[in-house]
Amino acid sequence: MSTNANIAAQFLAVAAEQGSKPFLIEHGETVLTFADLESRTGRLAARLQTLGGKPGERIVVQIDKSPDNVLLYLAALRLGIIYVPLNTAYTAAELAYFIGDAEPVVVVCRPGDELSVRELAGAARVVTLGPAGDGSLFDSIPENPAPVAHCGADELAVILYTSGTTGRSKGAMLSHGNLASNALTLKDYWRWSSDDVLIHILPIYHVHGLFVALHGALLAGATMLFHRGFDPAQVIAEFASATVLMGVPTHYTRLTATDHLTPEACRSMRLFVSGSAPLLAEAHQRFEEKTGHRILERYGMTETGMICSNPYHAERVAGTVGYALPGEEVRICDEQGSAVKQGEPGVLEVCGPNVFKGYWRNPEKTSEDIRADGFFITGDIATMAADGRVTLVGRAKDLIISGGLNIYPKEIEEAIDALPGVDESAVIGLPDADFGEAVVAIVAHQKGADVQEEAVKTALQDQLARFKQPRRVVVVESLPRNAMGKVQKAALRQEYARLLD
Ligand code: MCA
Ligand code: AMP
Repeated sequence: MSTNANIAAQFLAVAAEQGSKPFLIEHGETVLTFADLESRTGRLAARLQTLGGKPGERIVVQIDKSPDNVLLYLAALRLGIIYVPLNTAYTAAELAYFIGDAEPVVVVCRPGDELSVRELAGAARVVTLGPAGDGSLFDSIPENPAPVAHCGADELAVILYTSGTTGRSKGAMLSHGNLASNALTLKDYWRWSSDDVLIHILPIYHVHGLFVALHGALLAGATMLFHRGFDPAQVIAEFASATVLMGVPTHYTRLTATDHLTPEACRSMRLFVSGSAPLLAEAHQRFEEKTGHRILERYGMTETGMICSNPYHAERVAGTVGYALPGEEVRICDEQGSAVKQGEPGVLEVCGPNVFKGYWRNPEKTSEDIRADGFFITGDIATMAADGRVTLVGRAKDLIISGGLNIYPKEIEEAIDALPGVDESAVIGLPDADFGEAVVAIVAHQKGADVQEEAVKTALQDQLARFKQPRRVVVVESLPRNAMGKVQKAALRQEYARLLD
């Protein structure tokens, strides 16, 4: 039989070498050792089997971050069931869409959401898991562990939903091979070792926290100091016993804003990684002034994992995302996919073992976004220097990134346009000191209709996750359009640039 490409097998092999060393520490207490991973994920995988879980089926998970959530993820990988994690901020209306699309056999939700989730879940079994390990998932855990399923490299491990320009989220299908290749590349590139101690502050339903951070620690056999939320003072207090931190730019600007961030506080740290959103050169410099450390900025996407990274040993240049990672090929193209002249801006395309298997049950969108030669069209506009260093200069896609969370305006515009009295709307991102960008809606009312800011905000509350809801709604008579009839969002961004000051 060929070797097992199940990424859980790789994690468990590393765990076996680490024995009783702490794997997950919370508030200074060891919650899980590496040795616990084999037994705990084995029995939890067996529990998922009793719920009807099997390879190739889906498990949808919308729960708070906890050590048990980490175990549940690893148990799903072990069983070969496809793990579908969801942002806890999604409303019931959003969840209904994901469940309808993913057609899971099991849904795991927070205990308080059980009744509403049961109404949406159809034939799926619904079990609960709370932040203290409470809930029905642990009601009857079998004694005998389930074996690690044998998976090929192309078999799916995870589906991650990523919002789309069409307004509906698409499920990006990631295989065991996709996840393993990216994790192994980053382990070498960032010099992970079993001596590392990672401060884990990110949510574990997106690529950054679930793959880049968690997989890194698991493959290296490194200990994690686990945080369920982000408190800058608590994180800085842990620097003395840690070596690595990963965060989005909002984390770094909030850390820099405290008085406790000093070179002395960071003396045992070796690596600060930033990504998911642009890190302003000024934020980069302020962090270096306060700590003596240069943040390592990298760039990635849900569909591809990490694509580019600043180097570990050579120069980390603020405002750039570094070089294509080993094993990946990056090119800068025009809309037809032909390479632009060196140094000119164009759309960044990437090819490699990290590129996903396509969008779940959406072959049309898959073939639009992955070219026949295997290159994935990211929709990010970049330039590449003669030595291969990449700088992101814009986005071809209409995307807002707020605090590292991606928000596609179309979805919000569709919700607003359906409200009484609304003619049309344009949702834009305006600069925000904390989140980088904040969501603002410009709404044109129908002739004679009375549309009020507060009424629009209230109407969106049950429909959209909190982070997508507009900070401000500006009601206007009409939206500016260009000669082609397209709404001029750039003009709106300029006109309302000071709205949030
Ligand atoms: C919280 N709020 C937000 C956001 N987060 N609003 C807009 N954008 C956000 N990102 C809202 C809350 O609902 C609350 O609303 C108010 O802001 C204040 O919340 P606060 O307590 O300050 O927020 P927080 O809990 O401290 O969260 C901020 C955060 C968090 C820690 C920056 O957003 C976060 O963890 N972001 C990281 C997301 C991430 O993992 N991204 C990676 C995606 P109210 O008070 O009105 O109720 S993966 C990716 O992008 C690619 C692949 C890559 O390259 O990594
Ligand atoms: P997601 O939709 O969550 O997969 O987010 C991927 C997008 O985040 C990319 O297409 C970029 O637009 C953005 N992104 C990720 N890392 C960076 C970075 N270091 N700088 C700027 N944008 C980034």
